[in-house]
Amino acid sequence: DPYHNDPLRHPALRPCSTKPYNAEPPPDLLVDSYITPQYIIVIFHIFYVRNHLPVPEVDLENYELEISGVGIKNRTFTLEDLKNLPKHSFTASIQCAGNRRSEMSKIKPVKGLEWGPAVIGNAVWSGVRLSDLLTDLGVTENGEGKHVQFEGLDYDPSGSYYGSSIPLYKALDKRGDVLLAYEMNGQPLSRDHGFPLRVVVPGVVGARNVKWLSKIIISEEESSSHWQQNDYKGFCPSVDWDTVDFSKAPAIQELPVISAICNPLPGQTIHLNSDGKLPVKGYAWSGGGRKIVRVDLSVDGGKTWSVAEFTDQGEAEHSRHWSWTLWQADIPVPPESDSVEIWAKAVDSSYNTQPESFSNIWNLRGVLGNAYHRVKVNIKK
Ligand code: MTE
Ligand code: MO
Repeated sequence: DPYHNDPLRHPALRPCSTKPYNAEPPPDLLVDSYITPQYIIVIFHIFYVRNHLPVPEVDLENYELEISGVGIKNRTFTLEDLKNLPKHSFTASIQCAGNRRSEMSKIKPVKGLEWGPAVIGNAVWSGVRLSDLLTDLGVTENGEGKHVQFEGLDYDPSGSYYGSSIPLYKALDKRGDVLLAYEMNGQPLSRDHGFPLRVVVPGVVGARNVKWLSKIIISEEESSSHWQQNDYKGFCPSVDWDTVDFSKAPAIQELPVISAICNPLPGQTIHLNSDGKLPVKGYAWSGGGRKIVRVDLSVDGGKTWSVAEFTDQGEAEHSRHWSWTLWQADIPVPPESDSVEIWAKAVDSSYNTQPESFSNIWNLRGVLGNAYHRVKVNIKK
């Protein structure tokens, strides 16, 4: 490609043609300044964003977190109050239950956003431990309450707030690391990721990591919100929208083991290494703090497998592997192949592994899509 050395372009420029590159700016941006800048610096967000509702505008002056529920006195905290409590930081991945949904919907359509394999991210979260806060308020596992409900400040047209809940034992578990986070990678949370406060429930589906957190409620029952009761649940592949009974399935909490090939991308044409091997990179992760112990790769439909090398796994204690594992491999490719399908499957510390195909795990909402990842690429001769 004679254009492969062209510079990176501003994502806001609107290309008229890409090779050669010809582009104009959006007209509204153009007249924002009298002197047309050579470039503008933008913050390019790359952690995935999953919002069910409009992003609330939060004014710190009026912001309060309210904690209430069975067996405790109501308490409110400003962000300053929370920042004055002991600060803890740890690294954890958050993944949406709909990650990789577009592969499942190829089997049969599902209801949901057509997500690719990048609806996961790994960040350093800082804030206050929920277990410390609840213990100070006198909440115990043997007392009243079985669940901890979270409510955000974002609401739907009927006025219902986004909400969800987790079991009380997870919230109180010192090794559970549930955090009320006000920082992400050392910076205040951005509006999209929940400014000024979100809950991070490591090892647990994204949907419980409530953003724009305004209420914590200790209760005997799970959250009554739509997202706890009538969404984010798994079903048998034969259940359809006429037969589904959401009250019959448990809400998703810990997610199953997953992996994905992120480089190369599907359909790419790849040069093999000098020793005739195909370089592949990706991530693997498992819920519940389970560690990734192996990632297997095949380019011959599972007849032979190569084991990936872990390039980054972070450091964590037993049962607290909240972060993903990044891996890479150089896979031997049968000579004469002009295309191959790369397969990836991860194994976690419980020796759980990924299902082979989407057909047997298909579900109407397209969640829990953790079948082998399969990426077809062309080999450059
Ligand atoms: N919290 C609120 N208040 N509103 C939401 O729509 N989406 C949830 C969760 N917390 C959501 C929320 C879902 S489904 C996911 S996957 C994660 O936030 C996404 O977090 P992120 O946008 O910071 O990546
Ligand atoms: Mo999600």
